[in-house]
Amino acid sequence: MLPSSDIESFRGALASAKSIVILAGAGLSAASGIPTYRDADGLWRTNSIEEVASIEGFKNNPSRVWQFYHQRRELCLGSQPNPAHQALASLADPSVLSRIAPSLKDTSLPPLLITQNIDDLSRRALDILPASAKKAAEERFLEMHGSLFVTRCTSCQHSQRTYTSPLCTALGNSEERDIPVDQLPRCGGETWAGSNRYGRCGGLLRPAVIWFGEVPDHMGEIARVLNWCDLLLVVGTSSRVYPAAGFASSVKMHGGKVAVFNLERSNGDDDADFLFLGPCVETLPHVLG
Ligand code: BJW
Ligand code: ZN
Repeated sequence: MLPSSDIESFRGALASAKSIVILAGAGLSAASGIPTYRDADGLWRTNSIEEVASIEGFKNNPSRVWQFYHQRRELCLGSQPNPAHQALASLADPSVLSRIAPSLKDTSLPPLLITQNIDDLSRRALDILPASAKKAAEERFLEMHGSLFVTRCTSCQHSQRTYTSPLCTALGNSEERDIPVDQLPRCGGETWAGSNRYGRCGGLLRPAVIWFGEVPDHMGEIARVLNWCDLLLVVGTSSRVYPAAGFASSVKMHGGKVAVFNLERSNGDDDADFLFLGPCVETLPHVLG
């Protein structure tokens, strides 16, 4: 059976759902001016994944990789969440949730929002919520491919969220092409320096994002929640990258429903129950009402 685009039927599924999960991809942030990965103007059309988004690429040329991520941090810091991010954030408002999804086990527990995006925009969209709802929503927000705004030390593994930009002087100098490794972002964490004392670690930092071959974050919690999910919203992802690409079929496998929101047809959407084609900045606010 072809997926339905009937808004009333979808609202019926929302109204009877006991557990809702949202999976977001790069299309969610397209209207904020953040490029996707695989579309015509996507990042992977002009950048080699091996060079800029793999552990081998980072080891070969950390300067090139840091410059790539520095530019993307700058773009995101200058961008704003769009109405699609806000429509998802509003689902964490108990008054909205109890109106559109009254069968949820607990309407003070917002739907789990799993994002593959590293741009921080879904987190920033939570600012529209009252303080108590924002706190609850933050606890139900998982960045499975990491964040542009978290660094991790390659030596001591200390990780830190930071919005400072540039992260080091050399990255702020656009003339600089090949930054010496000792001038790239370094760890400020404390580490055991022997002889009963601690010193500054100073190890090379990397962006705490998930490259191919690395295990995405929060997989235990995601697997547990997907097990119970009876309605999964899949927003703006090509569903080509695993494990996220398999979430819809695991929900279908135990009888849950899947609703896809995408600009165009995407991988596996034949098996979805609902399909809303178009820019999600329009479809999400409209369909969620
Ligand atoms: C709009 C829109 C608008 C546009 N409105 N929509 C063979 C078979 C199966 C698996 C594998 C395999 N070979 C290798 C693997 C594993 C590999 C993988 O999946 N490879 C595939 C390419 C085949 N996966 C991994 O390595 C992952 N790790 C892993 O599997 O570990 C093992 C393990 C897992 C679980 C438990 C235990 C062990 C890691 C994957 C890491 C992905 N990393 C990246 C980079 C992050 C850092 C960075 O950004 O630099 O993550 S790659 C990139 O793709 C990024 C994204 O999060 C991810 C998904 O992309 P997304 O969001 O779908 O974007 P696009 O561009 O692809 O699609 C955009 C969509 O939006 C399109 O559909 C548009 O139509 C739509 N759109 N505008 C609505 N306005
Ligand atoms: Zn360190």
